[in-house]
Amino acid sequence: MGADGTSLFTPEQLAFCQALPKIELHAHLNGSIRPSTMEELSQQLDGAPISLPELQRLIRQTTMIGFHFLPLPSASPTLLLAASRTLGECFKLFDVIHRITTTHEAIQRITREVLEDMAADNVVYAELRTTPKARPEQGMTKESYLDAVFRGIADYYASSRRAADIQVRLLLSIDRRQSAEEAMDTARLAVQLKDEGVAGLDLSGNPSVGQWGTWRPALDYARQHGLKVTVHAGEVWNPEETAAILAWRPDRIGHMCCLDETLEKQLLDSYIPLELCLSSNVCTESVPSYAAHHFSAFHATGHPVVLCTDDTGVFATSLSREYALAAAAFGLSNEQLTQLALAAADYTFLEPGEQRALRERMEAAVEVER
Ligand code: 6MZ
Repeated sequence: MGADGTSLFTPEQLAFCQALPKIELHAHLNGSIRPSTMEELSQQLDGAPISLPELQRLIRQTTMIGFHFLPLPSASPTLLLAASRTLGECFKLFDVIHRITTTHEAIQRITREVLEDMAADNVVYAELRTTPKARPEQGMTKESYLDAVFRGIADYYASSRRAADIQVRLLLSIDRRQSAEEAMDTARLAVQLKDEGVAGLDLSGNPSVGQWGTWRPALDYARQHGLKVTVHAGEVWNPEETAAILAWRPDRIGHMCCLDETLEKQLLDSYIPLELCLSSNVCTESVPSYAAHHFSAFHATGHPVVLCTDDTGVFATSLSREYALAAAAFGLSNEQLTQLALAAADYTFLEPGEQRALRERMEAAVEVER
C-alpha cells in the first residue's frame, strides 16, 4: 500500500467516484488547506517567518512525521502529508497550521481554494465548518475572521467558470478548548449570521479535552434559535459523554468510532445521521483499518450515513478518494455508491424544499453520466 493509499482501490473505482456528484458535510476549513498553500504561507509570514525547513522540523517534532513529495499524474510534484498519526499528534499539527493561517488574507485564500478543490472533485454541495478566531495582534475578531471566509466564498463564485456547480453553507465550530462563554459567543454569532449562509453549529476539537456540559448551553441556544447542530462524538472511548450526546439528539453526529453494544443500539434507535471519515479515522488510529471501519455495519442496517473527508489537507485525501476507499473496502457496487451520494441530500442542514432541489440536481447529473 502506498503512503497515499492509492493502491487500496482501482483506477476505475476512483474514476467512477470522481464523476459522481457528491455532498460534503464534514470538512474543517483549516484542515482542508492545500499542502502547497501551507508551504507558501509559511514563507510569507511577517514578524516570525516559518521557513519550510522550520515547518518540517516543527511537524517532525510534534508529530514525528515529515512531508513527502509524491508525483501525481495531473499536477506538479505535490506535497502530501504521510498518513498515520495519532489523534494527539494530529491536534499538534492543527496548532502548526493555525500558526501560518493567522491573517484575513490567508483565511480568504484557503476558503476560495477549498471550494475550488471541492468543485474540481465534483462536490455539488458543501457544509464547510470552521472555528471563528479572534487574534487581536492581527486586528482579527471572530466577526472579521468570518468576513474573510465570506470574502473567500465570494472570490470563488467571482472567479470560477463552474461557480453554479457548488452550493455552500457554513457551520461554525466550537473548539473543545473553549469556555462556556466563548462557546456562547460563537453560538450567538451563528444565529446572527443565519441569513448569510450559516446553517448550523458544530462541536469539535481534541476529544480528550474538556467536558460536554461546558458547551451544552451554547448548543441549546443555537437549537432554540432554529440552527441545526452537529457534534463530534465517540472519536475516543468516552462512554458517559457519548451517551449524554446521544441523549441530547444532535441533528447529525461525526465519527462515533468508539462504541459498546449499548451505545451502538442507542445510536441505531436514534436514527441520527452519521458523518463518517474513513481516512481520518484510520490515520488517527481511531479505527484499526478500512476493512474494520464501522461504516460497513451501519450502512448495512440502513442507518443514515454520509461519507466525508474531515481534513483533506491533513489526511491527503478527497471526497472521491473516500468513496473509492469505501467501494474497495466494503465491496460497494456503482449503484450503491450512487445511492449513498444521493441520500446525503436528506441529511444536509438545508430546508426540505432545498434538499429536494439538490437531490433532483444530483439525479439529473447522474442521468447524464449513465
Ligand atoms: C475533532 C477536528 C478534527 O476550525 O481551524 N478538527 N476536531 N476531530 C478531528 N478529527 C481529526 N479535525 C479537525 O479547522 C481545524 C480545526 O478543526 C477541528 C479542530 O478543532 C481543528 O483545530 P478550523 O477551520
